Amino acid sequence: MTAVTPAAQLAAAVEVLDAARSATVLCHVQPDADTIGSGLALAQVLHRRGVPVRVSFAEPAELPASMRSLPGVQFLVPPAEVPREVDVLVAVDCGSVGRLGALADRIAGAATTLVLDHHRSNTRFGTVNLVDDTAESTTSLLARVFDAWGEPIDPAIAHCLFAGLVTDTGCFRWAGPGTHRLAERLLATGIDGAGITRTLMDTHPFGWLPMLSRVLGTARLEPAAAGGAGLVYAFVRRADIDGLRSEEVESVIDVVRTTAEASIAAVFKESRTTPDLWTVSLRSRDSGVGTDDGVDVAQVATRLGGGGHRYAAGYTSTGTPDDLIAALLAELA
Ligand SMILES: [Mn+2]
Repeated sequence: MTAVTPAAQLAAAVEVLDAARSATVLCHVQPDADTIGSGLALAQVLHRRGVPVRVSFAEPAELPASMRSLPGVQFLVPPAEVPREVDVLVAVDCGSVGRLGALADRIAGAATTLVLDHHRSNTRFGTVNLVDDTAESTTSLLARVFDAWGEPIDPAIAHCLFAGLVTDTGCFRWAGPGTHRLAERLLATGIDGAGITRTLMDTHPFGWLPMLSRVLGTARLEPAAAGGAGLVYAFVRRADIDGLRSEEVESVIDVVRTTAEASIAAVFKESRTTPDLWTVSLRSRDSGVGTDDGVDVAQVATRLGGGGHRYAAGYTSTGTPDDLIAALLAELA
């Protein structure tokens, strides 16, 4: 395939959306606020233009509780209600077909598939792909699309875009040039940025505290891993998360990754339904002496069957905790 310039990608994406007679927007499995925020923002714009639109994700059955106050949730439908044949299918924040889970088969029945994403490992599985791994969130890519399309960002759409921006930048820790400018523009629509952030990132049930205590008790440090870069890891077992939400499970990596002695962090999260099936979160960081010298965990995750970003990635694996840690250490060696 010939190289496509970013401007041409953007124009092609707008052309697909502008011509859509109906649209189906698919978010990734185990959705986060970036994929849902992107899906619901796009749905609101299409709906405003009179285009019938639905948004879905394959699993779990319920939208995570922290995202239920996002504007546009009325456009969400269960996966069974996504028809086999659709006009325009848009995948948001999905690095590969596999991220669509059981809905991946809908691509075959789509007249056009548009991929909007910012994952470094994106496989460009669409008819048209707008992929920019320098975008801090897929919602910030959506803001660019709306601008090029001439579609204004109203407060409800701004709320959804901000949700993806604040979560994917870790509350603006990983902000780049332009990130705060976009945040300022979204906040200027009148949305409650502090409230959105608190709901999405800073609210957990009391059971989160004893869970953290148990899980952090399993943490181990391997200073020699990855040629001395160091690995810190912890296991979240099924029994640890009874009655807790995905929001509590996903928070663990943010504590583990702060360990000074390791530039790579991993959290192994056991499936609630299938013993010995684990999803793994990987994080990496620069040493602080140079720049961009951290381990590229997107590459590590891709070799283990997953994908992601340079500093944040993940994969799924089966086995005992010993098997999992041995496989990861071997990949890092
Ligand atoms: Mn994202």
